[in-house]
Amino acid sequence: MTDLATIRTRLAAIDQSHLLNFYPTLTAGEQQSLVRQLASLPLEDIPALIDGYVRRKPAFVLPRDVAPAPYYPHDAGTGSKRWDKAKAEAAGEAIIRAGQVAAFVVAGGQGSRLGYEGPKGCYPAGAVTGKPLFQIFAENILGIHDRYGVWAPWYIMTSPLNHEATQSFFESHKYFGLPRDVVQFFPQGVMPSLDIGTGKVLMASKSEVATNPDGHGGCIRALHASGALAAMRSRGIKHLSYFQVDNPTVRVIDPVFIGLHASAGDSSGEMSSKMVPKVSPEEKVGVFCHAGGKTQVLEYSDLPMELQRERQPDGTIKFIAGSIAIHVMGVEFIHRLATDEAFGLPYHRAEKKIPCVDPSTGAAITPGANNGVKLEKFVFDALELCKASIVLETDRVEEFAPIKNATGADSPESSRQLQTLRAARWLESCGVAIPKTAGGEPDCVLEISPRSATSAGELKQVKLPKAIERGAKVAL
Ligand code: UD2
Repeated sequence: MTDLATIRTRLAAIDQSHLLNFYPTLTAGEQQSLVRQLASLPLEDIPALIDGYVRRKPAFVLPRDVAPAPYYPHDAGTGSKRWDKAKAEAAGEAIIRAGQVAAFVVAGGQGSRLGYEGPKGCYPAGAVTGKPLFQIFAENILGIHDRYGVWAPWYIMTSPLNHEATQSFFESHKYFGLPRDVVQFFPQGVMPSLDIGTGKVLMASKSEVATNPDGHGGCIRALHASGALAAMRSRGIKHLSYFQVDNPTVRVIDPVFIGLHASAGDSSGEMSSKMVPKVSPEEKVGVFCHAGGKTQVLEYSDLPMELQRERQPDGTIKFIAGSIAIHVMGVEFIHRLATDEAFGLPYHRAEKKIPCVDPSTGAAITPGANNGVKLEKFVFDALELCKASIVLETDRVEEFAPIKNATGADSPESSRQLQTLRAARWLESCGVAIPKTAGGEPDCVLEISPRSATSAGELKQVKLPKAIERGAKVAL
């Protein structure tokens, strides 16, 4: 029931009646939209969330048997988990050819750190061309079609805050050459943002509750609620290739990873992950650990620093496996979780500055310090729900050049350098001469479209120059 009287009663029961303070002063349209918004929120859950996440900060308990997660090494012939890369690749290619893989990008985040207005996927990321992130991913899918003769559907999770802007970006760019029905958008859910002191739900304006996307972990429910999961199951999609919107060098669909996920003896085929070795103990990424017989990601802020600084006898970091948020997820695994009444990933608390209005006067507040708590779910918490889950090491230069910050690490500049470094490596392996600085860095800017190649091996099929000129900007 979405009538005003019902909402009023429900709000009174959870001590959040202030959300209707301005109702009598609103236009009829605003009144309707406020009641509709309130009815769509999980109101009855709010008191327990305030108790668990605002009044108290949830305590992190380190599992007693925490150990580094085992992983398949990048160089398949080394380490304790040797594996056959060619076999995994062949298995993955067969799965792709059979039309059983869909690409899945989580693009519902707010991207506030980069300071970019608009959906992050629209950000110009190509080192030479300035192509938007979404176009780079689209070219991956076009490349898969060129190589395997199938259209892998591409699911894009937006949030209510950027859904329309994302769709119109694709419309205005003619879906970057993809058939329209290859691309499927669906919005994730939102959570009300809570006052850091009182737990009262914040108001974005007199007629709107302040909300935030419910985290990338919200994708499990959203895939189900939107009908995307049912559509995948009915068309025979078995594996979702999951990635984040901020990484232009991701292999959107990687046959080796998909093959290993689907065929390794110790994989349940439910959810697998890629990792890169951490560059330093202090690097701020989640870490793959093993505890209670399960693979899990522990946040860098939770894993005690003395453990993160521990070294192996050979000097390497013990808890080395940094998460780059690339996974393959089994469609049946997502279905099992999403249709289980008792299922719910845990929330994580983030303290933020949230612009809002004073609930008694309606005056706008632009906070100078954190005034709100956002509650988010993280997709990697689903790893613990797998019967077994594997981790594959990859090379940072090969597939991790994220754009998160305006400057410094993980910035547009560092991403351009990494894109160039990778392209230089691939070109050199094909015999192309690359100009170098005195420090040995490529003295040029390079970009290789994933439609041309997604690996050094694929680049061998492309017509290449003999050499790159010093200072040149070259896109292939
Ligand atoms: C994430 C991981 C970090 C590391 C890093 C690698 C978490 C908490 N941390 O850090 O351990 O793996 O990535 O790049 O995940 N998103 C949504 N909806 C939301 C929130 C986020 O779709 O409600 C998307 C967002 O659009 C982006 C991705 O999730 O594609 C990552 O979001 P983030 O920027 O919050 O995560 P980050 O970079 O802090």
